[in-house]
Amino acid sequence: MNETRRAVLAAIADEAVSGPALATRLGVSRAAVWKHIEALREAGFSIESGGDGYRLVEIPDYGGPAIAFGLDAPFDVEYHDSLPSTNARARDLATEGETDVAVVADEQTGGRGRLDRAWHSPPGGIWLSALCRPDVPPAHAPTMTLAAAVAVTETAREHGVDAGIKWPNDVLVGEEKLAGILTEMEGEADRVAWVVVGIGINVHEEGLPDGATGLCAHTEEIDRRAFVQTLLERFDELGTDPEEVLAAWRDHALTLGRRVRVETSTGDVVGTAREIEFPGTLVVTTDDGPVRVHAGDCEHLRPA
Ligand code: BT5
Repeated sequence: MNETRRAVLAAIADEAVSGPALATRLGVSRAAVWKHIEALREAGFSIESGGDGYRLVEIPDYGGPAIAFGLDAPFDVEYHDSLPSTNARARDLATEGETDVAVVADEQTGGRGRLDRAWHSPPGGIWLSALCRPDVPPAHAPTMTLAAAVAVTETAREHGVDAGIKWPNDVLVGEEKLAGILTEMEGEADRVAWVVVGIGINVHEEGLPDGATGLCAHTEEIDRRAFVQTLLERFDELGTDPEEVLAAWRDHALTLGRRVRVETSTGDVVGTAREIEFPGTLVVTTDDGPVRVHAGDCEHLRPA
């Protein structure tokens, strides 16, 4: 959101402020103030204008300006009612040279998981992709996926949903999948050019495949606006410091200590998941000793 517009909202959020006073405070003309107020009303903000000036009465439930207002993380928000895929849109923005954008959609018509699998994204869910250009080597990228899983889990818990992480980046409630993460990047040998971290969080349960769950099944009401804000803020706070991210990931992991079967491109690994190592490698104790798994689909097994 435009900085002046954000400042207008902040000024009128707690008390009524007159047009001339706003103009002086923000160093813009009175006509400019009026234009910002009109634009905000068009974006769904309910602004009263009484004898004592303008006052913010209501914030829209969801959408770009609603998420941007009060967001304490350095992302511009680009919102769409419907998109094929927020990751595809964020990749396009990356090739146009953009950075620090969160693309958010109410619905995706061509959402994607890993290995080009389909990701169901009915209206009313949380489908978003964060585009950034961290100053890290490409080998650090998996850490950002772990950070996203941590951010989703902590935000869900803050909203009363008892979520945990299944390696590498599924967020579960019980054994059902609440959220998935798809990270895509482009990089040179020593430095990432851009990273798109795509996060899909189910809200309602209608239209989801078997084995999936939504936030609404576990808590009374979900304010998607507040959820997305907390999520982006936590993701930004975690950053790319591997030690901090891995420590938080361990705290929320459901996989460590469990018997697992991990399907990898070179075959299945069965054993007990023991540890996670930089940048996101799972160490599994098998009958033949420890095996390090870098990528794959993990299934939690019943204890032997
Ligand atoms: C993932 O893949 O879990 C990554 C999902 C990432 C989705 C986000 S939404 C915003 C952004 N834009 C995109 O286009 N994508 C990202 P994977 O681990 O491969 O899991 C995919 C599998 O999960 C599918 O094969 C289904 O079995 C299952 N699945 C599909 N839709 C689901 C849903 N909504 N909830 C839970 N499971 C689902």
